Amino acid sequence: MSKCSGCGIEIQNQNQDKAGYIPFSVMTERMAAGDEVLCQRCYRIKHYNKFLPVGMGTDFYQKLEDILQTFNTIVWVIDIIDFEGTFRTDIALKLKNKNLIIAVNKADLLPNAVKYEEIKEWVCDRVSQVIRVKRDNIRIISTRSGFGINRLSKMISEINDTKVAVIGVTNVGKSSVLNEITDAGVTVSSYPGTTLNFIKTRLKDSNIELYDTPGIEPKDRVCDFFDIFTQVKMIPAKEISRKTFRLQAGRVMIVSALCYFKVLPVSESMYDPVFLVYAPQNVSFHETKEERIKDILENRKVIVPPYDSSFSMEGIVFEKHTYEVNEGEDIAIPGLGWISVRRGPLVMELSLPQGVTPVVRSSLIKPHK
Ligand SMILES: Nc1nc2c(ncn2[C@@H]2O[C@H](COP(=O)(O)OP(=O)(O)OP(=O)(O)O)[C@@H](O)[C@H]2O)c(=O)[nH]1
Ligand SMILES: [Mg+2]
Repeated sequence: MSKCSGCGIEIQNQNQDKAGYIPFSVMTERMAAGDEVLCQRCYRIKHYNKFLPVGMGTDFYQKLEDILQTFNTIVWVIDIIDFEGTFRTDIALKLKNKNLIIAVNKADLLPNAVKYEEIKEWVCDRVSQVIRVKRDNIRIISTRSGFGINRLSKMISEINDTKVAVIGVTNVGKSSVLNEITDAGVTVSSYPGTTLNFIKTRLKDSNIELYDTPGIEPKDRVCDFFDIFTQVKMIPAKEISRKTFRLQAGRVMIVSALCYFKVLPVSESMYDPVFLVYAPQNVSFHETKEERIKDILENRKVIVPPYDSSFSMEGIVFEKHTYEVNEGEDIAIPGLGWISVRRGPLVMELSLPQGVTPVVRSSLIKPHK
């Protein structure tokens, strides 16, 4: 049997609830016409932007070891908007001895005034805290705007290897990168887990084989706790939103139904701390009194996500994290956004689902001088 040219899964005609299904008659018709054979799921994503969830039952993370045995050269795609959730130390350490290019995608979602050179500096600094990668092998890109794509393609073409795997967490844009630098036309969608298997493609004007791979699915980001349709809504389509706040004593900020925080008083400080909250547009911020938290989270009239009203908070255990954050630092919440402190220091008490670990880092977006 052949493979679906969109997601890489083996085509089958027996079970329409399983991955790779296409009715036999449609398949033979398409083959006779010389058209590409897409499974029903890819066909619906491509033509109607409709998603049919299919259970694969395997986490691609398990397969990462196999890839690493087969490939010496890796393009690791990261999402700049969720750097902490997609640049993962466990993956980085596995890539230590590889020919590695890190493509930091979705730069178009950063505010307009941001200078990409500064972002590159910041990324290089963060990467160097975990692994050694040549500065030139760290690329800031956007498949949406085309920024950095030609340079990335040239860089891959100059590699002294014949095959390269493109890896990364789900939804970072691996398949989108492939579609820019090959003629493959693989399936791209905002649903996590679009690519289901390896897909062999070829770098344009070159003999280098490039392999698309299924995304690694972390389970420890805020978005991973929501239903799949909410996750889709959380993929930012436009520049991420930011809002400045000054949070007074006794007030709490709720960011989606799965994160809230308050600022604890810092003894010597006479001022109200100022901070910015950055998150995708479909994530709401809501300031309230501490005693109202439970009611607001459960009734959810004023906050999204989740977007599915039947989403249940049952079984979600909140854990508190207390950090001191200085001026010029962010506290990043994997799979949600980040809070950037503009007048501090401040002590922040964050409540998040158990398993999600916030990260204090130097600010990704520096204030204008
Ligand atoms: N704004 C923006 N969105 C992007 C960019 N690249 C990809 N996307 C979007 O991100 C989503 C995921 O893209 P894919 O290319 O399917 O991601 P993937 O990493 O192959 O995902 P899986 O196959 O599920 O692992 C889609 O909605 C894309 O349109 C980019 O540079 N900017
Ligand atoms: Mg993909």
